[in-house]
Amino acid sequence: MEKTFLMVKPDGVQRGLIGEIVTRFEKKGLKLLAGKIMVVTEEQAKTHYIEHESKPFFGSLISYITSGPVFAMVWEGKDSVALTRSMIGATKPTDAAPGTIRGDYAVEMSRNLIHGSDSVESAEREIANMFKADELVSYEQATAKWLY
Ligand code: FUP
Repeated sequence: MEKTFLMVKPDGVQRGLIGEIVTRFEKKGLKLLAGKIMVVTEEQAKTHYIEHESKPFFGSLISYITSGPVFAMVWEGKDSVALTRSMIGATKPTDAAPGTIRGDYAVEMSRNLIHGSDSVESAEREIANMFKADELVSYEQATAKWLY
């Protein structure tokens, strides 16, 4: 089953949106394997955003993501990477459709509330950067396999 890494960013934590965001993925039918409030270290932040290393906004991105606690999560389910990306919405809040998390709650691109992995490979790398293997709990849910 496909895993993805999602993270409520510091602005989402400060605004009290952890519960709202978690609820959306639960209701969709994905399974929460791990979740913790944590402060991302400079090293973890640089690893997480390595693809943006040469961009002009890299410095401010690192300061923002390390500026306060985040809520880091691992979710599992069929097509979980693509499903959660579409539920999160476009990076730029003005492009994010209403009904998506960013479309409903975000105004600024540099404070767009939530991160979601963009591929299965990124998810593996991002999970390993933020979680130890034994922090992920696999379990059966008392629901039918076809129930999403
Ligand atoms: P996303 O996958 O939608 O989170 O977006 P990206 O990986 O492209 O960007 C990561 C973060 O960098 C975004 F959440 C916001 C920030 N960013 C900027 O601040 N300016 C930009 O021009 C692009 C991204």
